[in-house]
Order: sequence, then structure tokens, then C-alpha cells
Amino acid sequence: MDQADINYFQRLGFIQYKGLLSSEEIAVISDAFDEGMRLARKGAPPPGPGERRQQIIPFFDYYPEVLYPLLDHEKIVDVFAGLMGEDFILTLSEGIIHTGGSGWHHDAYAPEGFFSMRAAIYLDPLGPEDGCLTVIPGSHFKEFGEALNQMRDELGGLPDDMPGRYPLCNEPGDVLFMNHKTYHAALSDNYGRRAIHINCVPNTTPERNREHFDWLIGFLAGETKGWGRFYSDRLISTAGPRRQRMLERAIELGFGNTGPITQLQDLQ
Ligand SMILES: O=C(O)CCC(=O)C(=O)O
Repeated sequence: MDQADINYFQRLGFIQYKGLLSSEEIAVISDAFDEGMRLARKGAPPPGPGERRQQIIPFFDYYPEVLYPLLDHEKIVDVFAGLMGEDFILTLSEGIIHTGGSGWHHDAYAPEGFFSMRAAIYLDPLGPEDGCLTVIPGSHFKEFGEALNQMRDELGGLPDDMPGRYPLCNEPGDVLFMNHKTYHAALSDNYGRRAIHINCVPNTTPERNREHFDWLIGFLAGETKGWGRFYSDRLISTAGPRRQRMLERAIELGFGNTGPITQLQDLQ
């Protein structure tokens, strides 16, 4: 990633890399995704159209051999590091089988000058009719985001045909990096979209910025409360130096390796 890409992300709130993963890599990841999600269902059938989506967090422990290496993949980690610095913090991985679309929303909302983000890997070809992710570029900026929040509250939701929406057509292998503040939606009831999310946040300290640090602590606490322990013993013990760096700050701050653990996480 070069400075032009960093500028693009900072100005628009997202950047999509076409073909970042090869078709061979995606074929293996796709099989691992299906198997991991099947294991996580513990014998239950996948949700049907219109039923609640299957969302597993943290997900990568359900197929570590294939999914952990995504956290070590140079092309993915280089982008995270380019946007947040080498000392960024991994929070949670997600596996999702969508059963329909998603309305317009943003995710975690850090204070001005700070942010959190995701990499999203959609495993299927998706155009606008199939519910490819659609973003509102620039909506991560405070005044624009606040205006959209106001509109959402007044109307009880933003209309599907929001002016300025930008559909991100997906081919397997594309990877989308998105600021959590950026408004996004999937505007189709298409069933069965498969997605992997990797969520991260930059590091900071009280000396650097007290407001950002307090938000970071609240964010890590909230994610732990909501989803449990971020990192299994296996995720930690198999980490090379670069992955270790992605884990160590959350652990140092009292998160990451604390909290209730999901049943499969620590199977070796
Ligand atoms: O439907 C999608 O692909 C987006 C899902 C999403 O944004 C979320 O889970 O926060």
C-alpha cells in the first residue's frame, strides 16, 4: 500500500483491493469457512432465508489451519499496518452466513481523530443485485456522519436509494478495508452471502491522547463483554513475531486473553 492508498482510505473511509487473494487461496479459505461454520453449528442446519444470520465471533478457532494464516498474510497485514501503524491491535474475527441484506448503519464510532476498522472478505461473486456491500464514501467524517445519523433518526432509517451510495462489486479474492464509522449496507435479500471479517483498532496511550485511550479501553471492554475472550491459547501460542505484536497490546491492557471462552476455542 502506498501513500495514495492511505489518502484514499482516509478521505473515503474504505479501500477495496481487487484480487488481493488468489483464486487458489480463496478456494481453500472457502472450504475452511464452510467447515468452520458447520462445526460451529454443532449439527444444526444452516439458517434458512429470512431466518437469523449465522454469525460466529471469534471465528478463526473453528478452522485454525487455514484461517489463522489470514492473520499472518503479508498482503492483509501490510494494509492494516499501513493504515494504523505496525503496533495495531487485532480484536475479533467473524464468520457470517447472511440470510438477507443489511440496512444502512455504521459500526463502532471512535472520537474525532481515532477509528477502528475491519477487513471484509466476501467469498462469493456479488453485484448490487446480490447484496454486495454498498458504502457512502466520506460518511466517516464527523459532520457528514452526524447529518446521516440525524436523517436516520428522523426517518426511522436511511432509504435504500441513498444518494452517493457506492456499490462494491465483489469477486472472490477481493478484500475490503473499511473504517467502522463509514455507513454501509447490503441492499438485497439475496440469501447465503458468506463473509469473513477481521476487526482491528490502532494502539494509543494516555500520554498520546487521553480521550482516544479512554475510548479504546471502553471499546476493548465492550467487545469482551459482548463476545468473550478475543484470543484462544492456540491463537497466542502459534503466533510468530508479527501476529504476537497484534495481540500483545490488548493483553497488556487486560483484555485479549481474559473473559469467557467459547467451547471450541482451546481445542488443540
Ligand atoms: O450485510 C453485510 O454484508 C454487512 C454486515 C455488517 O455490516 C455487519 O455485520 O456489521
